[in-house]
Amino acid sequence: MSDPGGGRRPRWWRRLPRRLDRLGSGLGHQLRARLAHGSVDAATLEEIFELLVASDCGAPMAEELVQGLRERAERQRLREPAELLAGLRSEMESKLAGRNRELRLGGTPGVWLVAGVNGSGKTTTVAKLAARIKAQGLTPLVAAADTFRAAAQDQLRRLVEPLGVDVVGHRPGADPAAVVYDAMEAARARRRDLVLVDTAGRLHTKDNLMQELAKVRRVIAASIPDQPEESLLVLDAYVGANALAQARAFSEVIGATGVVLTKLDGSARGGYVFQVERELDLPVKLVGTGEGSDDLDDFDPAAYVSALLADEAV
Ligand SMILES: Nc1nc2c(ncn2[C@@H]2O[C@H](COP(=O)(O)OP(=O)(O)OP(=O)(O)O)[C@@H](O)[C@H]2O)c(=O)[nH]1
Ligand SMILES: [Mg+2]
Repeated sequence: MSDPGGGRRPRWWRRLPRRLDRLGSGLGHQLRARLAHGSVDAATLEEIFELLVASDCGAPMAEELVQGLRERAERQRLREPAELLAGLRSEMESKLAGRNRELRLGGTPGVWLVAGVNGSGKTTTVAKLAARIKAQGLTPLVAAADTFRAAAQDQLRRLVEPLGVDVVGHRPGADPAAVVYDAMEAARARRRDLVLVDTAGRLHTKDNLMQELAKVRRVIAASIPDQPEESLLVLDAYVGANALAQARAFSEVIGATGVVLTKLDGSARGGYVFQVERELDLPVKLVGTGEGSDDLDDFDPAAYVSALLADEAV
């Protein structure tokens, strides 16, 4: 699937700058104020570093950005505030460049596994993906592999059945891997294009639960030769840096191919995407910006940087 976003300009693109600027450190406006005197002396660079850290880029990334800006300013003799800001924008864009953010779908059926810690937004994301796949004229089927709580399957059914999407589920307490196996069989029999697997939230420290997830992955791998096309790690943008150690453990177990960053609408941490990509070495593929079924968009680096810098053009 070459263009999962359908090429439309996402709504969040317009919403984001205001939100980031209101909820975050007001990075764009503060940067403009710091750069207003048109020099990048050590004190200014230090202030910019602190602003980037405050917006949750993470210290190592903030350091790289500031370093890059300093070198660029020297090399290109940047003086005007607008030029310096453009320089920083280029640095930011280069950090996000070169990652494949495409959602892969090719199997018959394809399968996307969705995993993450408790409450990160997995079930909501599965429902949003089901709506989106459906809108593209494809046929999703959802595997209710969160068998941990009875309410989990009910929540999923409530969200996706009105869309006309089938859910395959077992009774509470059943083996999630068995649910996935059955869902794959059902998808084949019913000629569905894609199986979306909702999994239970779990702590990365619970070894037995992580083993359960690994088993789900093995069932998928055995069922289709090419592994799950996507193993999406759902991260709550609101949780910030604390979540990254957990995320690393998940990433390994599920063989993550990308990140869905949810709740970006409520996050005060505008720069988090930089930190996530640097620390996990994974592309942020999708962003969740609300609870509604269409509040999910492809991550667009240029729009994101514009939002972060509160560009007037956005
Ligand atoms: N504002 C906002 N809320 C979101 C977003 N994504 C999910 N939520 C909300 O976050 C809460 C948890 O979402 P779920 O999808 O149930 O999370 P989960 O990861 O499936 O939770 P568990 O299965 O219990 O681990 C719900 O109230 C969702 O509506 C988002 O992008 N923005
Ligand atoms: Mg859930």
